[in-house]
Amino acid sequence: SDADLQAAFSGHPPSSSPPPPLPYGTAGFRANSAVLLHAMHRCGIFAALRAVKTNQTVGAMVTASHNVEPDNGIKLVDPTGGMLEQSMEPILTEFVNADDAVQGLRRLLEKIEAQPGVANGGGGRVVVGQDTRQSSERLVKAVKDGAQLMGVESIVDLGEVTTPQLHFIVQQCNAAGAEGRRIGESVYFEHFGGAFARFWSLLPPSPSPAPAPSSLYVDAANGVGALKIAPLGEHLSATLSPSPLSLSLLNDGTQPTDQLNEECGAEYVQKMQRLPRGFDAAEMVGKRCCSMDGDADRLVYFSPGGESDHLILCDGDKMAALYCTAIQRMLAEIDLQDKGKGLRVGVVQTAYANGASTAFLDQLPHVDVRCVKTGVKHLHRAAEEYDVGVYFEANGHGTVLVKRERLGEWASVVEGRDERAYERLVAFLGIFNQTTGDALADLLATEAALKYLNMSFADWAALYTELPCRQTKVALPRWVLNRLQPHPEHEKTLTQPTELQASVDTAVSSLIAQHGDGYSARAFIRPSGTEDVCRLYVEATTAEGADRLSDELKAKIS
Ligand code: NG1
Ligand code: ZN
Repeated sequence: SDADLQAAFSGHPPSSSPPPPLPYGTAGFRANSAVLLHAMHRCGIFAALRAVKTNQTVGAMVTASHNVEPDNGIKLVDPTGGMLEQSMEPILTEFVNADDAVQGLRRLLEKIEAQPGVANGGGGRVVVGQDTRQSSERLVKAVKDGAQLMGVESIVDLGEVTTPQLHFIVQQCNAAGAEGRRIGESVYFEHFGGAFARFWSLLPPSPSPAPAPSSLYVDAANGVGALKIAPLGEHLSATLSPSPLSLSLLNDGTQPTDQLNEECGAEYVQKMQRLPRGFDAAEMVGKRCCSMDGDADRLVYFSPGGESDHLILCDGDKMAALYCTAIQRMLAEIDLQDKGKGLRVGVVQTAYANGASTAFLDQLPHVDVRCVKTGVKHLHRAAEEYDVGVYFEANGHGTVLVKRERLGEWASVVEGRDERAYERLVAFLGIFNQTTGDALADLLATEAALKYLNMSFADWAALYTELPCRQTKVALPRWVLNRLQPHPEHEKTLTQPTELQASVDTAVSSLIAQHGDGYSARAFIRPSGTEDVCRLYVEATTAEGADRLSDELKAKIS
């Protein structure tokens, strides 16, 4: 009844009246945890309705990723294991922000009823996960309370899991033959650990005695990824006995001074280009290290350079370069003539990819290189168009998508193909999470690729040398930002205001003209989708040129 609903909503009231509006951005709802209680409750309701309607499993992940500890957020996972379908975003947003919750719910029910292609299933399951934030437990309780209201068949609380673990588990729950299978993270470790072990066993045998395990130092950003390194290691040891990888965990969140994402984690390392806390420059010089973010859906590699904070970074762009190199080599091994020509292999980047990475990928044979709008959903969708689609944001979010049937069709017509080489490629591609970027899966894939290519960290870093680049942001009010219209496909230019774009073009051309032949420069402006800032990206052949262009353009925007 309305009275019961009213009571349920009053149990999860907005923090203030009226509450600050919450947009569902590329990262779901995200804000200071103090204003999120009612949003969590309503997301639980929404997730349950979607689960009931589709008679499938839907996921809800409580996390604010790389944000500061006092923030939190929620991302919903669709039955496919992917992000919430775009057409549902405004419907959910309207409900979460409705002044009158009961009325909002009525409108929501009407809209869900009107959705095409959804049956009145009546079953459905909501699977909930959370990161390690202090506020997460209370917010998860609100999600479950909401889901309970809508008569969903079951609610499974996975506790502390990474975002990609939740995506994967939802996908597995809805896969054919999933009935009766236990729902938990063991299926995740078995899948990814198993794929890695299979790949490793297909490499040429190591000389005996077996080499010492290869050491990797993992910065877990004091987040949820820290809890998953030991089980992953155990799984590898059990299947490969002994494990070829030795994973050393740092920033695991167990020390009293450890703060989530504070001076550590993938976002900090990539944006600040500084060593995370706890990594000693002198002691660890030349060692292979990596950083995850707070919910372990991003990963970057680095190696301390010796002096103070200096490091050599292998970011998302370089991971894409490594994976493409490995995949190319594997394809060529299967069929020397075709080298993968018969397959559609593509790599998807954003305008923030360093120009040197794009040039490197461009010269790989039979690899299509595309640039799409910022935001993981755009990259994921574009990568789905290929038989093998690699995608990465420079910040370390990415994966490799594969159409298994197409791969099989291609290989089946190769005469006298190398069976073992084919199995190796299939095993390698099996290491990637098909639903979202995944720090743990990407860690395994990176270690596998380096081993296969017989590359050291230094070899990998030297695949290409980044062009000097500068990223700046200028705070501007939303109404001003709304006037900036980036190119709808690639965001490398502004279609409006034309005068601003013309002044960018002029500044870039004059820098190039000053230096003459062989000098390159590029700059673009776009409004951020997650903050009230305008972002400026500049790159040039020389650091001095990049600085000058950046200063000049910054002055034009401010
Ligand atoms: P915006 O704020 O729209 O530039 C940022 C990141 C994206 C992505 C989203 C979602 C940069 C330049 N942009 O988008 O890559 O991670 O946040 O969290 O890093
Ligand atoms: Zn994240």
